[in-house]
Amino acid sequence: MNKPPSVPEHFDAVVVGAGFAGLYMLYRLRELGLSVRAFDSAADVGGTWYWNRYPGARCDIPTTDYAYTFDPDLEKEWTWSEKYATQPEILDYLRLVADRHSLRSDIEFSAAVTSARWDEQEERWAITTSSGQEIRCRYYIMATGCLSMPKSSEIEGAGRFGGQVYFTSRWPHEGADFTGQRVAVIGTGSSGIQSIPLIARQASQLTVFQRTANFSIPAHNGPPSADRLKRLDEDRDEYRHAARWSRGGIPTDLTDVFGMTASEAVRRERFEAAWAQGELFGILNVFADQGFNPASNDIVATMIREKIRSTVKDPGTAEALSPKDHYFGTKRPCLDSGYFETFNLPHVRLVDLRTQPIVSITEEGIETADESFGFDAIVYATGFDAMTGALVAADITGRDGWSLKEKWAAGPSTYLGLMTAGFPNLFMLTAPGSPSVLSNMAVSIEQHVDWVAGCLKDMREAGFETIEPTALAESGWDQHVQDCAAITLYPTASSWYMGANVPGKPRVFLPYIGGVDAYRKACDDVVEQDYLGFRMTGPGRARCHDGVVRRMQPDVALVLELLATLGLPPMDTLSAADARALMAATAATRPPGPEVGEVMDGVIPVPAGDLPYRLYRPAGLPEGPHPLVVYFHGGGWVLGNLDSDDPLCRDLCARSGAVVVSVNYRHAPEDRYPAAALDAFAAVQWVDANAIELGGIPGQLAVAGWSAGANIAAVACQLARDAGGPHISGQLLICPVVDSDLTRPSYQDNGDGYILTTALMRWFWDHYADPADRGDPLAAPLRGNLEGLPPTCIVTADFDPLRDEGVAYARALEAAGVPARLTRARGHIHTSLTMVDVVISGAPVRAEIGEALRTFFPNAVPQEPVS
Ligand code: N01
Repeated sequence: MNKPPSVPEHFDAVVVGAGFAGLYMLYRLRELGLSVRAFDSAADVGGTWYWNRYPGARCDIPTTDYAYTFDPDLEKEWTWSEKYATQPEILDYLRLVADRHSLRSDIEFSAAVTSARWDEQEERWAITTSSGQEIRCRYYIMATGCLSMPKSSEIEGAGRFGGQVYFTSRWPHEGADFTGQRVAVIGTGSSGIQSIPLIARQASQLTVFQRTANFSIPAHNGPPSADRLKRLDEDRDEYRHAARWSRGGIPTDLTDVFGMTASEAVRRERFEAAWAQGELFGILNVFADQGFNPASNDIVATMIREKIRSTVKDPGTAEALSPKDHYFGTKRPCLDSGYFETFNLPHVRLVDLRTQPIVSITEEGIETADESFGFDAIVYATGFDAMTGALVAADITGRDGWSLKEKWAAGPSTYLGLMTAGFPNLFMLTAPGSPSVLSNMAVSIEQHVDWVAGCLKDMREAGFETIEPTALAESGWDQHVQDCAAITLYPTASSWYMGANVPGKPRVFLPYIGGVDAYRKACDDVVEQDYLGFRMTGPGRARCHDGVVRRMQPDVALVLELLATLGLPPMDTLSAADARALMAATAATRPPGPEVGEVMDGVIPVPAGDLPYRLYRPAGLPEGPHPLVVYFHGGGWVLGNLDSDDPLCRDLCARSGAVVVSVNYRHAPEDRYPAAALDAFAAVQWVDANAIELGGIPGQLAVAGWSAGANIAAVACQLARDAGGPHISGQLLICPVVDSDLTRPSYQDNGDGYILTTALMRWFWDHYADPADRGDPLAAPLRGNLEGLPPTCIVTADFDPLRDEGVAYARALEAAGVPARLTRARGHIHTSLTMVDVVISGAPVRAEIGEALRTFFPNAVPQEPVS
């Protein structure tokens, strides 16, 4: 007999998960007057803190900050007993929250959602649960956590062991007694590092199987930090506000000390202070550049390794415990209580799986390449299928029968880490693309939940019932998430942040590393711009303001923010002399650029007088001769000199393997149009004539320039063609001025706020050329004859007023039969590429430029490019 179809229950919203995120989401949805049902496969609230009951489990964010802030009375009533609370205490806290707000009545425990399918007709989610319930809801909210899906054990023979088996992530409620037992722990991440000292207290023998040595610092646990308590007592609201607008979700004074430039004494002092403090965000903030500069990172890493060596008595064990295969911070660092000291105990042994890998788990224990071990118990502390695991496993089917698993097969894609296109009304809290695991989860969770609740309220008030991100907005956010990661060292590590711990998982940097503050601002900006990038629909209405919320490279945005704080006068309000002085002052404080083989200064005798030049010779073998590149600096024909573009010239030399001859030329207003252009041509002629003396290969000569320097480089090419020589192999024009028309769309889009402004460009032109001359090809090469010019590489930047004229020049060259390569500096401004080692995201573009220069000289001896 067929079972009668069950009648679906209807709710406004279904929430999956009753941990930190799920509980607060439920609270906020109820507050909005929505009907809600929450599910959790656990028997009670707690999420992470319900399951991870292993000995030593505690939070590693100070408890003063690891708490809800939505309930002011709760904040006053609850006091944490320790700086880092234990799992039972945190679970008690979450139980109290559930009780205070009577949340349990809307939660079904020991029940899992087994599938969710978007019903296109009804515009509702159709949900089934493990107990066979059918539910329809408008909003489906995944509060399933980032580290909730244990990684399955891929170790050969894992099911064969005859003794006790434990997973730190699924610890038995009754606990485990290891007294007198021979115990193995596999894994040395946070769970292993927290549990190993406590397991060692009971076990008669403890063997720790380590695949990757991990960085860990002492937690110095004790009473909550007096300093943080004092700040909370003085002004709780201010403290919480500072947390919400901080980088990591904890008020932290970000340092401006750079590891590379700090003295040895300052380095040591800052490191020891962070070590003594025992906070993750402290040790990650010893130097401002440790997250992206390998050498600076190594200073911190070396000092941690010294600490390990001074703690662990056996030198071989100390060496094996010292991490050397990843930069500090790029895998989640740990806080420990006596971890390294544990290896001094006579009954504790470390097995380094790098030297003797596990071959198999056996009935009796573990067999490695070198030894057989017998055990009574094996503890797996092997981690999670992080961030995507629980979401992908949840059997979610969106529009057109497309599952989340299919959509994310090559890696997750989200808008703001909150939603994903094709899955209307599906919200994910702390999903990939959100700061989540890189931040204080409590702060991030409250922000996510508040944003979702605010969104549902706004939708209701505007008469909308569905919301979904657009493909454009989502791909823009994905790109931004990857751009943020790419300027750091994080993607270099085989970490769970990269999905590298799960065999076969796509390697994509999962969380948003731009910061809690930057993320909150992006979410707020989306709302302010009428839910930019979201499509909303309701009865008889639809709304979509499509777009990308963050298109600028993150480090460029930081530079602009920093400049704004300096309050410098706009250059176009200064005299030429003052503008030159300002430019020289800023140039004096920047990094020097890469090393090259040789740098020497000289002068070029030209009819108008001597032109100073600086020659950069590539390092390494073969010693030469090399192709030659004559380079002209930028500065609107008014500013700049041999120093101003020095780091860029070094970079071009190192990447291209060419001798770069940077030539200074006469400047306006002292020497107006066409002095600079004529000097450029004269310099090219001289370098060509003196190629051998300069260490160049005769006939292998390119010209290059940035901004106004690219203007005179382009003019020099036209003059050389007209004069029948010298032969020029190629021209590289970086963000060139090629026309005097200041009305192109890129002037409208980017004429203000990105360093080179329309006003400044006008100031440059006014200094350089009379209006009557500005259309002449010697001033505006775009208006000249382009036939017969050498192969060209043009670089344009998205946020440059000159962008469109660069594009126009490339198109016009192509139309004239000249091979033209257009390189787009995505998310960059006019000055980005000159900011070597400051705007790190410019490096890949400069790598392309170096490659383009090499293609101008196909017969040159190849050299190792700088990465
Ligand atoms: O997991 P992990 P975790 N054979 O992935 C090893 C949070 N957390 O549960 O590095 C042998 O970090 C693996 O080796 P490798 C925190 O965010 C917080 O410890 O992949 N070894 C690694 O050593 C943390 O980062 C707290 O080479 C294998 C270990 O197992 C995250 O949760 C406490 C292996 C797994 O480390 C995850 O921590 C606990 C194999 N086949 C956790 N597979 C707090 O303090 C894996 N490993 C709040």
